[in-house]
Amino acid sequence: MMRLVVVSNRVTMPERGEKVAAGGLAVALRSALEAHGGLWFGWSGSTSAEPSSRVEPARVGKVSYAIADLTEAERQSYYLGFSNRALWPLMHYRLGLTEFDRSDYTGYLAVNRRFARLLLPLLQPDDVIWIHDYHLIPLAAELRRRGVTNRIGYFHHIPWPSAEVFGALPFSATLISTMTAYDLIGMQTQTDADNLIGGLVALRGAQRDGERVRAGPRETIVRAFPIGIDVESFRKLAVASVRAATQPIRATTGPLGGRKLVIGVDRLDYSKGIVQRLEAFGQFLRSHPEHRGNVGLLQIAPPSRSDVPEYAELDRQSDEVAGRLNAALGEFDWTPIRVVKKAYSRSALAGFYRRAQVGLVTPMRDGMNLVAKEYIAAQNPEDPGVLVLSRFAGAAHQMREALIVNPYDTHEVAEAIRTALAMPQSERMRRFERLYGTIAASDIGWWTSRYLAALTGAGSDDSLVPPEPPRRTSRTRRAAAEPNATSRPTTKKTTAKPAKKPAPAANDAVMSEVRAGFRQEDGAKLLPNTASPR
Ligand code: ADQ
Repeated sequence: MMRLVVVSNRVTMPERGEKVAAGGLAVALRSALEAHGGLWFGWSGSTSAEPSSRVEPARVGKVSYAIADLTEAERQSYYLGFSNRALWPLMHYRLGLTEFDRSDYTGYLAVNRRFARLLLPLLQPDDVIWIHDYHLIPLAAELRRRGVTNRIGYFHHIPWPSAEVFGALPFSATLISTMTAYDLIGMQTQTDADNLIGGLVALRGAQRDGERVRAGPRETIVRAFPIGIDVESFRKLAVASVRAATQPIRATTGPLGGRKLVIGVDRLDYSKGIVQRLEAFGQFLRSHPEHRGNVGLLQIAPPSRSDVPEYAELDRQSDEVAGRLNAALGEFDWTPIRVVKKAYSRSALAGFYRRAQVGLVTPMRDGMNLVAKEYIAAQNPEDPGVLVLSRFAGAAHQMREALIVNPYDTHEVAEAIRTALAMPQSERMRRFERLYGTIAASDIGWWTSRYLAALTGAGSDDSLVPPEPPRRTSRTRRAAAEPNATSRPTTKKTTAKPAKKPAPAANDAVMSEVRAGFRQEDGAKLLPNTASPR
């Protein structure tokens, strides 16, 4: 039987017997690995004086974990340097912030080479290898150079810019060439897929035939696989969190009294448009003074990558802007903006989302943006909040019923906040139902199955497609075939039955289940076993 090998920059090994927190990519990958047994390889997140020369896999359940330390010099060049000061800004269209340093690039290539060397002895002939994200672009080429002929796939979690922008990176033609070592490349949107193919044609002279590109012996398929969340688990978490009124929720809702809440949740990263969002909220209060005192913005933004100077600067800037706006617009008994720089549990986040009338998700550029999906998953279907979403988030390609805005236009975002706060309940429900239908039909289980079906090449009994999650009923599977989802699963095991009804009816099916679920849970005491096994 084939075995799945996942490679990602960071790997967190679960403690033996530890229950993994609900939701998220790590959980989805882990369940795909557990379905067939597999290996997860990557950086431990730690540094040590000597580079690891071999790694010994440790088994937890059906999954083996093989993790390597980096040296401090490697962390600086591979991770902080080339990955996060060159590739991250470049891929987010921020050429002005892109810092290219040859020694960082050399370090990036060297770590990818070392990962290939460490992984090689752990591979078996039938393994299917799935590599994740921009830190590891050249890894497949390094494995091929060492004779690996297995199927190798890659998923790119962040945007891929046009050839004009990507071409500004020194050695861009060499780096993009290494992409042709993959059999399947997954992108968040069709735009990203077209940009990568365009880059391969322009910078490498590749031949294109639809989604297939060839620049050497191998044909590579480049396709959009929009990533999703575990919608059902997140919805349940939100219901439970609000009902249990956990401490952080009480603390937020208490001082707010009857005030309305606008929420932003992001890693503190310049791609997320946090400073611009604070300015837009200030603009909203200036243009619509009748809202002063009635509404507050809660921005949750835990610092990330603080060793990179641009992130330290953003940290300072967000404090400065929030302070200035609060001083100019606040009252003795009302603070318009609260910026909280800490990570919360999934459950507390879900509760905040459900409590907020407006979800403000306005990145300047984002591969997908899972916060947009989490906000919708957490809403009360009878009284949902409104999502304001940047047109530059991958999520905007799917979530068309959000209020779509240009985050560079402070006035437009300010007006969208006003529109969202004034939106009648019937329209909020109509938009929510369609959005929920979309994210439920393309959730994280759907994403994993669909990618692995494409990578393993169809539904032979030996394929790596994980079994259908038990919670999915025939009705939700029918809904999975609705047209908002970019495309359909292709193998025997995952093929959705053709929709008997048009899309809105498919959404209705999902929604009636959602409502039934809410009635059941809202009415019942939240004892651990009351959740129905739907
Ligand atoms: P990120 O840039 O990290 O991911 P995003 O998709 O929004 O962005 O995911 C962030 C996750 O972190 C969400 O699940 C969110 O709930 C969580 N989070 C944020 N702030 C938190 C806090 N204070 N406490 C607890 N949790 C918090 C990258 C790409 C995205 C792409 C994802 C997945 O940049 O575009 O959607 O990968 O492919």
